[in-house]
Amino acid sequence: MELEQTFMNFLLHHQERHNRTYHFLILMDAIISAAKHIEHYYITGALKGNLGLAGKVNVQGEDVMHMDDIAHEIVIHYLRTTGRVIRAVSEESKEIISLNENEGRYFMYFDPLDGSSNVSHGLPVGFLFGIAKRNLDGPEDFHLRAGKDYIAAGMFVIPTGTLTIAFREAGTWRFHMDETMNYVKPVRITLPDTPVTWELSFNATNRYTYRKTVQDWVDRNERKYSFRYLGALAGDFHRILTNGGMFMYPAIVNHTDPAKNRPEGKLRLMYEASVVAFMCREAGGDAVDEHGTAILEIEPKDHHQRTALYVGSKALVDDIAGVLR
Ligand code: AFP
Repeated sequence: MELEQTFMNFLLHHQERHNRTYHFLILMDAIISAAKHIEHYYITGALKGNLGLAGKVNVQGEDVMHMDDIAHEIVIHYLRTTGRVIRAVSEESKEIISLNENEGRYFMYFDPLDGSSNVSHGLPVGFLFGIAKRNLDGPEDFHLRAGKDYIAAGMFVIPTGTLTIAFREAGTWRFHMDETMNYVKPVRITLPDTPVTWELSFNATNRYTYRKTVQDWVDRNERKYSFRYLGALAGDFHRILTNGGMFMYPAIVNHTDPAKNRPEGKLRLMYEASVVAFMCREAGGDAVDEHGTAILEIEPKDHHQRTALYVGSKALVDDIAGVLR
């Protein structure tokens, strides 16, 4: 019988190696409990009629809460129990959620169920999270942090039983859920250098809405790589991290219905773009916005701020940054 190292054991050694406290373990334990809870709810959701739209009644005759809201409630519950989180920013809450302003140590940014168009099919969705730490040595700079200030960022691809997490200057690691529902077997992820396996991932329907230079870049490059698109950032980015290539969600500026343009992009900076950019950097890749600015350098002005995103293998991101700047 082969037994594997658990995530918590891996993290314990990581903290000890870097002379760090155990507070972060307590936070990660809560995040993992939340993810398992969401995963369980999602897997059994179709059977119980809980993946439908909010406002409907499930097979038990109970009112159905939107799966996004359930996932949000689950995460907030577990974060609160740690006593370690100062404030949380969630995709599902307009307001910032204050948890433990005085004694908390971390800021948490998360999207508890990213990829909602997959929900009614039970197909993969993501739970994405980024974590920053209270400034213990100087003036507090609060929750509006650039991705470069995160201490960790990660994602669960639900319901596939995978956790991918990056630690600042300590790499990107993938874990799989075992039969006891523990995340085990750390494998370090580095983007492959050779383009043989590289993929491009973007919503092809939108291609003629991109600015001309981006459309031309797509025309020049699309035949060189395989194309894959799931419609859930966590799943699409999961493939890019392993196979290399680039995920992109450019600004929409040429829509036939101008009301549907999104010049600032669609994805959220703090709990989507910065999270994958952080993991990508630790795996040897890069990420930029519509101006070719590094995603991790963007100082957010609003916790729900949007951005365009180009993330993946450094050579491809550098190449497109050249036409964006
Ligand atoms: P929702 O959770 O609001 O559906 O958005 C998911 C997402 O932010 C991200 O996970 C996907 O990569 C992207 O949107 C998909 O967007 P399109 O449906 O426009 O392709």
